[in-house]
Amino acid sequence: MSPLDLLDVDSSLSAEERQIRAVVRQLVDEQVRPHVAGWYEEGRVPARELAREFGRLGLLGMHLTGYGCAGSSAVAYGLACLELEAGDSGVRSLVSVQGALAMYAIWRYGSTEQKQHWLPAMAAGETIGCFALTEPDHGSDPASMTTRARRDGDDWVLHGTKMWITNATIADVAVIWARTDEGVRGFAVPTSTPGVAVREIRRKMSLRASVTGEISLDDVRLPAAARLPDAVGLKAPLGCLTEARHGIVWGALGAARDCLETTLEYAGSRTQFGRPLAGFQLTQAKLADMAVEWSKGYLLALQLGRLADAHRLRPDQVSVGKLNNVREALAIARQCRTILGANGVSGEYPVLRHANNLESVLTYEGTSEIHQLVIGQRLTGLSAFA
Ligand code: TGC
Ligand code: FAD
Repeated sequence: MSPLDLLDVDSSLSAEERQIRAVVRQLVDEQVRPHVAGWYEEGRVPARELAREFGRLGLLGMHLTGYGCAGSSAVAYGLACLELEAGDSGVRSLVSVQGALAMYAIWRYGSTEQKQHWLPAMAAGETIGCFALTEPDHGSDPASMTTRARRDGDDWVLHGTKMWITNATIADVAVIWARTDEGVRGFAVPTSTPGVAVREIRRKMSLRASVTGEISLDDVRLPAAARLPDAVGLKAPLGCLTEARHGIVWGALGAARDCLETTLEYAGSRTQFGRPLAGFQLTQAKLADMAVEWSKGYLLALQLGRLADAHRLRPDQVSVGKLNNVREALAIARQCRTILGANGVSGEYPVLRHANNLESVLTYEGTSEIHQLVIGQRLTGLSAFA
């Protein structure tokens, strides 16, 4: 049992869930951990190679059924996210965007032909997807999006710009959300289509082991078959966000766990004033508070996962998890950084890398303020957005 699991939450996991966790942990230990500090420093990640490896293990769209997807439980998917993010948030993002956003959109709203065409190759990691909702001027408020899709005969013509899109420059297919005369609709757009241009966003100080880009759509002409037929209205992309946010509830715990494990080891071996840092009461207070928050977050994630497996998970419940677990993970990463002293700012240790990554995780998939307002709406019955 991990010393961090103060409440023995692990004992609530099934043998299969533990097995999946062990497999992903081993993969991260072997294929991510030895390299990720270098990827982060260089601002690059071998996303295609990783995607194939993740596909081989069935991690892409793993909670979906059919079309080459593993059909595992929501809890197993969450545990996989936790282990991946213990490596790096960017690596978890690769899997989230592929499985919970791009694949989920096609799986949930696509035609049988679209599913057959895209999903098996995406599950195998041979085809990479991205999910383009955010625009330069519309992030928290996607209802105001200005990307347009207009009909021209049987075709659709898309025009606009999407910004901050994970996997944009390596994607083979982009799930693009656009406004039509009938409301928001979704399109599966091959990125080789004329009029699609991608640009990488460089000089990020966070999520550096993740590809982020801008997608310009200059009168991109698509056949009618490119539209996701069952995606009707803004609730379609928001439904995908619920899937991805659930993974983040778990993933953030992984980044926090890696920080805590690193810090426990460091504090046990680093001596000042003739005794290990771990022996100081102030250090123990920090460690205790962080482990308590981590354990509460783990319980919260498991409860949400069990609700998801019972098909009873509401979006506002996911907001509780996203708000709490990312906020607490970031607080834990920053506090761990203090215990490592100067070494805490070094890339030799993962702590500041995780903290910097969690700044992005705090913002994407709904900022903390947006999740507070979702919960506020649930409590009061009043929308602060309208
Ligand atoms: P609102 O009127 O509240 O809702 C419109 C319709 O959608 C339904 N709905 C949801 N359905 C499923 N899941 C959710 N999370 C939902 N939230 C709302 C709602 O019931 C309604 O349905 P209906 O039948 O009445 O039409 O819409 P609003 O315009 O007031 O906005 C609500 C708000 C602010 C919560 C929403 O716009 C929002 O969540 N904004 C944040 C945007 C965001 O999170 N963007 C993320 C982009 S993707 C990304 O960041 C990927 S990062 C990489 C990674 O994941 O690793
Ligand atoms: P804004 O919406 O401009 O918000 C700025 C600040 O104002 C925030 O603090 C916010 O909480 C606050 N604010 C906004 N509205 C309110 C309000 N009503 N009340 C109180 N406060 C408010 N998007 C995609 O579509 N696909 C992706 O793959 C993707 N990947 C990303 C990867 C990275 C590394 C990052 C950083 C972002 C990514 N995003 C992606 C975009 C992300 O979803 C947005 O950044 C996020 O939704 C917030 O939008 P914004 O940055 O425009 O901030």
